[in-house]
Amino acid sequence: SGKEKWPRGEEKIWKECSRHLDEDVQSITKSVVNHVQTSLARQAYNIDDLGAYQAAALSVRDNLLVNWNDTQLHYTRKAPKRAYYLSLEFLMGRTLDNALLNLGLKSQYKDGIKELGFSLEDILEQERDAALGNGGLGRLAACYLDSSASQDLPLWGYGLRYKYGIFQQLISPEGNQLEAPDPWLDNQNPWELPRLDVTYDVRFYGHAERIGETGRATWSGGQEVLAVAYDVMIPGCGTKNTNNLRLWESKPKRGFDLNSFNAGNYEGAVESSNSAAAITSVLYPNDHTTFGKELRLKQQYFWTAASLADILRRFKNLGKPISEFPDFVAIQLNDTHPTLAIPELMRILVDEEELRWDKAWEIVTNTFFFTNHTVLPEALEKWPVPLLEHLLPRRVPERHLQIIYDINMQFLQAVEKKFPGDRDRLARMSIIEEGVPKQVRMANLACIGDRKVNGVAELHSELVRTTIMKDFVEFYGVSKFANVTNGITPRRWLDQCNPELSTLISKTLGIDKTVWLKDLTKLEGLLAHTEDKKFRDEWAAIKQRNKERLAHHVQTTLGLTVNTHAMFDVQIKRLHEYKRQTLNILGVIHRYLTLKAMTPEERKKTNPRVVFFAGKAAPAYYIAKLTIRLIVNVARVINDDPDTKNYLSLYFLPDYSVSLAEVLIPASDISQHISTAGTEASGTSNMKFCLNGGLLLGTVDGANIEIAEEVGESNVFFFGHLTPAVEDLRYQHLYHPVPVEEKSPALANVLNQVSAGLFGDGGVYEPLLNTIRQSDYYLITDDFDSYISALNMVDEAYLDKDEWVKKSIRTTAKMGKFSSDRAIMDYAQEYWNIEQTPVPSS
Ligand code: F58
Repeated sequence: SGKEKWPRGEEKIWKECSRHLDEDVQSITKSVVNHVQTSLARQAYNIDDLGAYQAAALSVRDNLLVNWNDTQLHYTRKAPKRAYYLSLEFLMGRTLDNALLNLGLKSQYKDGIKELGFSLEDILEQERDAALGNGGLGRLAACYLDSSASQDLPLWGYGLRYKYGIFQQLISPEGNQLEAPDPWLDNQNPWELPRLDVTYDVRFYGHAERIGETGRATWSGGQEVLAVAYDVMIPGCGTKNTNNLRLWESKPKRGFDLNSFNAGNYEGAVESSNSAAAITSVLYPNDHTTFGKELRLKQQYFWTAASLADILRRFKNLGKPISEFPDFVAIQLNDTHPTLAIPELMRILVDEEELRWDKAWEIVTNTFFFTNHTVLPEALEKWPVPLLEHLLPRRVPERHLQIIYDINMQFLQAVEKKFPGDRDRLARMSIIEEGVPKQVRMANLACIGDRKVNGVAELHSELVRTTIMKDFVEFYGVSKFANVTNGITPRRWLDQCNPELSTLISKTLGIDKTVWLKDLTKLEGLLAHTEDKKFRDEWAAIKQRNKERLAHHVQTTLGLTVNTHAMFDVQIKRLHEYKRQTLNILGVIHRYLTLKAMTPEERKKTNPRVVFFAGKAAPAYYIAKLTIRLIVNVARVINDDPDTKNYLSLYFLPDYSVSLAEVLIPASDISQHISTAGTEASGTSNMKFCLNGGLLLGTVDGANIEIAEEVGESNVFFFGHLTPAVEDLRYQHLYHPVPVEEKSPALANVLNQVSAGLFGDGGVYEPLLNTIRQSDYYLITDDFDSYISALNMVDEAYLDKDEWVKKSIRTTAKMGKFSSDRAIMDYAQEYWNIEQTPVPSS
């Protein structure tokens, strides 16, 4: 009731009873057993690994909660400017190990769990990945959350709580990818806090009517959906700060339709509640294509409307005038997916706050920042105007589409003023693309409504400025278009996935790990030890044990034995033509044919190699799926060939995930990042491999370039044509095609062997091979020979083991720049203007 008063009771008693971190082994075991008995309602001394995992997770969660509450209270009291990271994807992976490391409690839990008769390693394996993302974009968001907490930044993430994450990948006996659902929430999820009291109404469809001459409108009909908040705690490393990731779940506003129910129409009664729940039921598994599906647009509006309402409510609690909104709020749009936040904030400011258009626009354009992650044209989002018209509430006169039209009109007037009579320019820059149907270009809207646009690596940002945003650079000036090179969190991608290397590094640098984990440039100190033989031997021994750990994983999951004395060569990422897994597999076939043609004595002089692939293909991406099939079938043939199997073998590891990456990356000697120049915006796994002392074989693309700048070109293996050549080569393919036989006889031979059925029914692969023989948009034929020579150079370099280990150490030592802490601090200082707000330790 309104008369209730709090706080109640005596502060002293509350303070005395309040919970503190469990830091000693005894209180840890107690708390785990307590959770077995109470939260899990199980008999103590009678649980399996899964039960032990759940109890341990709940006990760690208690610790996180204390920090999380203190952090949120501290932010509320201090009221600093806050940043919000809006992303449709957060590819978090597992939480328990990461939480233990960030809290600094891993060794205590290890001991406590052991006392209870379990092994921490085993129970960690019980956790399912939170796989709410497709690939790099979603994983980047997860790394940024970790860095924001570790750097004490007042930042929250906002996303969707999909019931099903990225599909599970199965491989059929023929080698085809099959998809199965990922019901990751089937076991209860200890890492989320349902906030059933934090809800917002979101309306779709419906009609609006003016209220007399007021200019406002009432709106009725349509579908009302409830957004319910689930909070995920994000612990920082070596700090109390624990940030928040708020994920929205959709629920029907009113259980079911009582009229239909009473009329005996039970299916009809629950129809609308099912369609409400459908909004957050599944993550779209497409990477780099847009489909214009209504449900996807619904997801985007549902999520941006709920997030903005929540941000606005928090701002209003400060009691500041609305004009100060951008002094307290910065919102980062992760790609164009949340762009509807721009017209939505305009709607709130104009319609509900009753601000004048210009004033509202000034607030909007000082609040939002936009990151672009690709220049591939097929990935740029466009939404058909009729779909938007149909879906969004028609509030007259400020409904979203009207707002978009108004934004566009004002913008085009300004363009016309600056470039009079340039109609082509107006057509290119318009938010609306003419055609049937008309489409809304989300990147144009995001650019116009934002304060800054950034790309994710130097080359990519330059391509943004000179290609997709060229007209906008000419209009706004270049300073609106910046670069923030991506980064990765060294907590997960070194300390967690490679604990032995982490220990060796701390020992060698003579500093506590939290120091270098939070200032990664400290790794440079390793350079002074490259000439120390003992150190190099330890370094190499750790790599060897990581290779054995991977081999063990392959043995237990696939039943296959891996030769751990061979060089481990890894390419793991989404399957896509631009990433050129095809180039890699054709290179493997070439190597196989070359080995077959050798005498046994000659073979013995070669460098044995094991090639690993992993990655998912979008379910409707036929060519990518065919590439998987080819890899699987090539593996079958060559792994079984007694002539060559000691020198070359190949594995496709199914169901790639964050957790699988954590086993693969530390085990790699060389990894491949071989996209056609100018197509991979940044890449982030390249950074992860190098941080773990794996060398890089790649094209001059994305962040490969900056990695080479840091570690020195002599420590990376580059090949292939450069970005400026790509357009000309494509032109040549179209107008002056040269047959593959002439361009690369070696490649022609490989293609012919595949067609001839060396790896099973050759006909099956024709559509894939034809993409190369015909237009070859991704320049496989142009880069093949240079790729093969690069592979040979890798072999040669590997023969000198000592020198290889030195390269490996130098590579790790120079990776400081690629910490996501550097990237997030760059955003915080140069864009959002937010400050570090550490929570005092008691
Ligand atoms: C990736 N994009 C880039 N998109 O391809 C990669 O170069 C970059 O390192 C990374 O972002 C982080 O900046 C990417 O992963 C997606 O997965 C989208 C999912 C939704 C549909 C469009 C693609």
